[in-house]
Amino acid sequence: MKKKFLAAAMAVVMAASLAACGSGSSKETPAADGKETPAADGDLITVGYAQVGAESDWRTANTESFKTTFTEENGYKLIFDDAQQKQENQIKAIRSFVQQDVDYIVVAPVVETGWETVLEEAKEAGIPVILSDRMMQVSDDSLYTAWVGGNFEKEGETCANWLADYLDKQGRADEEINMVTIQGTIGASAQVGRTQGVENVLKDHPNWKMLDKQTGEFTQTKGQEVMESFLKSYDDIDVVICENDNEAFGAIDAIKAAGKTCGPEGDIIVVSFDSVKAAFESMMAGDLNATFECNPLHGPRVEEIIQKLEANEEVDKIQYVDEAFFDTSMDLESILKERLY
Ligand code: GYE
Repeated sequence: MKKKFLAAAMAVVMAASLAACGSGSSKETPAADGKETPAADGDLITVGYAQVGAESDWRTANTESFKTTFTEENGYKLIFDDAQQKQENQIKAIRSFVQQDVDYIVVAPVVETGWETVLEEAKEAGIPVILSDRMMQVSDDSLYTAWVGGNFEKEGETCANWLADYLDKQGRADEEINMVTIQGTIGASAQVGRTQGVENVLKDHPNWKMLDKQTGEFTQTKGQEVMESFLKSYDDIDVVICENDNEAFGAIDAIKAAGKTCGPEGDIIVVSFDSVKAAFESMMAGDLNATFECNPLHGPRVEEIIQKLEANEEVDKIQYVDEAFFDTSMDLESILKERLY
């Protein structure tokens, strides 16, 4: 289906560029008689979305949010690309969006660095680039129009402050606490920010010891593998910080398989980020202690940015989304009923 569509889109683009023949990258190609030729897809706004992959429940919810927002009924043609967590695939997708002369390019960048060249190509083609979810580090911030996503460093700080509070309530404020972290994809801003946020608070707790940090690539399988190896290397882990919920689900399986217990009644405190529905189920089952929210429903937020740009209105360059956290002291059943992801 997708291939067919791409082939058709390429044919349209090729026909359009033949007709344009040297007229630059103007999207509305005047016909020989001087009248505007209608766009091949009517009045639809074409949006290319370079998605990271399908590594987690969060990502699935994010994809769904874009697919249900950028529909033909809403006036869009969405060209969706799943990069399978590889930057090279995302770069290829962005280039193909440029070739197809889409109206907007949206990128959830897998890592923060290495984007300058391809963004310059989009800029030269006059196509606005909107970043969503993770950030990019670029020397020239005119290479993208706006960014919307979570405040990952703040999420990390909230998590570590929660831990301090939790340990305090258990009378363990001065105890030596051994921690490990299962990190996200190294270099992804969700990893960079969350790791940093935890470290900011760690400095104030000399009795907290971070024994090890390793990437679990934001997946359940890798999270489980990393936890298995941590459990083999260290016999006194008090806390495991998982940089997303799916890694925590894997870590919990590893803890149980090793004959240990976790959660509020267990030996090991497990915390994670995202707050997807399955994390609520895990807390209700007594496995996970707390989850720090990261909202994936960026489709409507990006649409709002596009609508403003269409109306020639100013958009805020950096837009953070408000986020909460949830733990087992709350009425999780009622909260879960209202959860959208
Ligand atoms: O936490 C994780 C996903 O970038 C915020 O990516 C996102 C992260 C999210 O794979 O589950």
